[in-house]
Formats: sequence, structure tokens, C-alpha cells
Amino acid sequence: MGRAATGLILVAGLSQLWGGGTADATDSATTAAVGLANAIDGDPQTFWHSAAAARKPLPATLTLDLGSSQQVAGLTYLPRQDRAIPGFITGYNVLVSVDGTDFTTVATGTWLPDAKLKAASWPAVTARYVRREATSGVNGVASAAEVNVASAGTG
Ligand SMILES: [Ca+2]
Repeated sequence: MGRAATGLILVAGLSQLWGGGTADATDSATTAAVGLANAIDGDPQTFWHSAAAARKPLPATLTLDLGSSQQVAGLTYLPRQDRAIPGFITGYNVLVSVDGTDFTTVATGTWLPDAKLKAASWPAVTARYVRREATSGVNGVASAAEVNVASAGTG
């Protein structure tokens, strides 16, 4: 279990779990170079990128399957770290679900268009699926170097 710079306690072992391929992305054409796995591989230098804006406008979603229902209270988002800015997510929703079908919005907000670690938090709920929906981003696309889920805040 790690503690992010955002004051959130990250759910243990998720990068390994997601690295196994249980994460799912929708509305996002991915290639090997910019695939979803890059957002959950624990490496800040690799990133996921949504499809070109002209081909598939935002929102772009990235849905994480935690493998089992657990307490979730936050999400961290590390923007791309390669000094390029397209895809910095500036508007987001976070939705959660216990069954992967019915999702409830737990957080909505905006992030500054820079490369610093971002976070969203909400009152703890039990969920298996956490979906980060990018509603706006620099150049009309979304990218993410790392996305993680938190089980609780640090108070
Ligand atoms: Ca990465």
C-alpha cells in the first residue's frame, strides 16, 4: 500500500493486478504504443492516449476492475511526463460500480493543465469498478501516465 503525494492511501497491488489485463478502456482507440496498459504499469514514463479528437471526440473513459469489491475513496492521475501537453485532462468525472453495468458518479471536477500528480476524492464507497471519464483535455484528447485508486484519505 502506497501513500501518494495527494494525501490518499492507494489500494494495494493494483498496478500488478491491472498489469494482468483486467483493466478495460472504452471510447479509446489504442495502439501498442499508446495502449491502456501504459496507464497502469507503474512506469511514469509510459502513457495511454485516447484517439485523435477528429476521429473520436471526448469523453474518453478508462475503467479499472479491482478484481473484487472494496472500499474506494479516491483516484490519482499522473499526466504524461514527456514534456508534451496534448491530453492533459482538464475536466473529469469519476464513476464507480459494483457490477460493471450500473455506474454512479462520485466525483466531478477540473484539473490544471500541467504535468503534476492530480487527485480526486469522495466519501468512501464499496465498488469493484472505477471509471475515470475525461470530459475535456488539451487539444481535445486525453492521456494518462498512471491512474491509481485510493482506499481512503489520510485525514
Ligand atoms: Ca505508465
